Amino acid sequence: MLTQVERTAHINSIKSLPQHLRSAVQNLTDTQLDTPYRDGGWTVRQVVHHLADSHLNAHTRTRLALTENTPTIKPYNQDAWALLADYALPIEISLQIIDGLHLRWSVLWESLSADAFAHTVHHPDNGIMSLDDILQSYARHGENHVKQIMDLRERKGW
Ligand code: NI
Repeated sequence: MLTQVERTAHINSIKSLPQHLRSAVQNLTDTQLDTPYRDGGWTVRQVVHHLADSHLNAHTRTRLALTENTPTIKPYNQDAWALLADYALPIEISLQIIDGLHLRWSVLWESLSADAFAHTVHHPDNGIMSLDDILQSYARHGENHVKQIMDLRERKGW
């Protein structure tokens, strides 16, 4: 279980992800966007589209946790998703999804009473996860991917 202070920090992280992500990818060329952030890893473009897809799923899981009794959620193959055709689209499309999605998700998180964070989902691979677990793991997820992009830019001198 998280403290209220920890919850607030994670909610603020989710609220600021769109801005942090936009600044991490600012002024990158198409060639730079199509560069893997590490050897054998996703490209920056794939990471941005992945963040939209991952957090759309996580937003749905948040809503399911709040409205059903420990629903079983649906995992998906994120590496296979990253190879589908729409991951080649301009990143602005997913940046706009993330703008709207994170605004809605933040409003939802901020509306929750302390008790509500104990709602759970059943993840077929990870077992029971509370909303506290989901909040913490997706706040960190966004931060980690932004850091991957910023580290790449630093290494490359971009
Ligand atoms: Ni990820």
